[in-house]
Amino acid sequence: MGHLWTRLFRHRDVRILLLGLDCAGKTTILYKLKLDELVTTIPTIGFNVETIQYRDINFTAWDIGSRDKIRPLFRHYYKGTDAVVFVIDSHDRERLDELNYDVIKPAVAADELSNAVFLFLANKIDLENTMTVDEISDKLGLKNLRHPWNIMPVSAVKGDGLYTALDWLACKLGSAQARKALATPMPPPEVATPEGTETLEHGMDYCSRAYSAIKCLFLRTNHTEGGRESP
Ligand SMILES: Nc1nc2c(ncn2[C@@H]2O[C@H](COP(=O)(O)OP(=O)(O)OP(=O)(O)O)[C@@H](O)[C@H]2O)c(=O)[nH]1
Ligand SMILES: [Mg+2]
Repeated sequence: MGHLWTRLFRHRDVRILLLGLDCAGKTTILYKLKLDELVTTIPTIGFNVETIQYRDINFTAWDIGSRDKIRPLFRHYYKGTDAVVFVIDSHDRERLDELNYDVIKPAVAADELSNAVFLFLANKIDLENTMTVDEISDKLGLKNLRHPWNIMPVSAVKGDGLYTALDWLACKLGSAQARKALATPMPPPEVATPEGTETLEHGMDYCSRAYSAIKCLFLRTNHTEGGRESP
């Protein structure tokens, strides 16, 4: 009985790293998920670490400060990491190359991260004139990655997309509950009206969840075939 209880209710411990350029929104995301609050941040010196229990997973999330001088220190946090969450300011076209060279390429090349899942969060989609996930994906050459990966749009300040992203991550890290949640159909979206955007947002969430569910199931199959994945 004890063994069955443990199997049913045990939470899996995973370690995730939040990486990105300075000002991308890592700390804002961390505390939005931890406290469900929008916190006022200052540039992170060193790191913040928090545990976030979600579905049947205990995430230990490390949010690493990213000013250019301290980026070479990222590698000291790689060991034992199950997933890297790259937070991207999708409003900042000018710094995508910097992100690629200083943050993504070293992570891709690191032996310690060879089995890690990579999730790219296109943050700040509440702002106007942001890059689409396809644009970011093309510019960063994500389709060439050998890691299991995904890119998803989010807004840390509004909270949009964060739990869908967490579900995808949990699903990829073996959460049966997240897999089930992603596969559960939501009510069909209503057609957006000029008066209200809520129905449109609901429709987007529906599409996003349905897409994630399909992708999650697909990727789980694909992962066993060598981990080469594309959205
Ligand atoms: N509009 C908008 N602003 C955001 C969003 N997420 C974060 N910000 C703002 O971006 C700024 C930087 O956010 P932080 O969370 O401190 O960024 P960081 O990635 O932790 O930066 P470092 O600690 O310097 O590495 C803050 O002013 C946030 O309020 C978002 O989704 N939308
Ligand atoms: Mg920070």
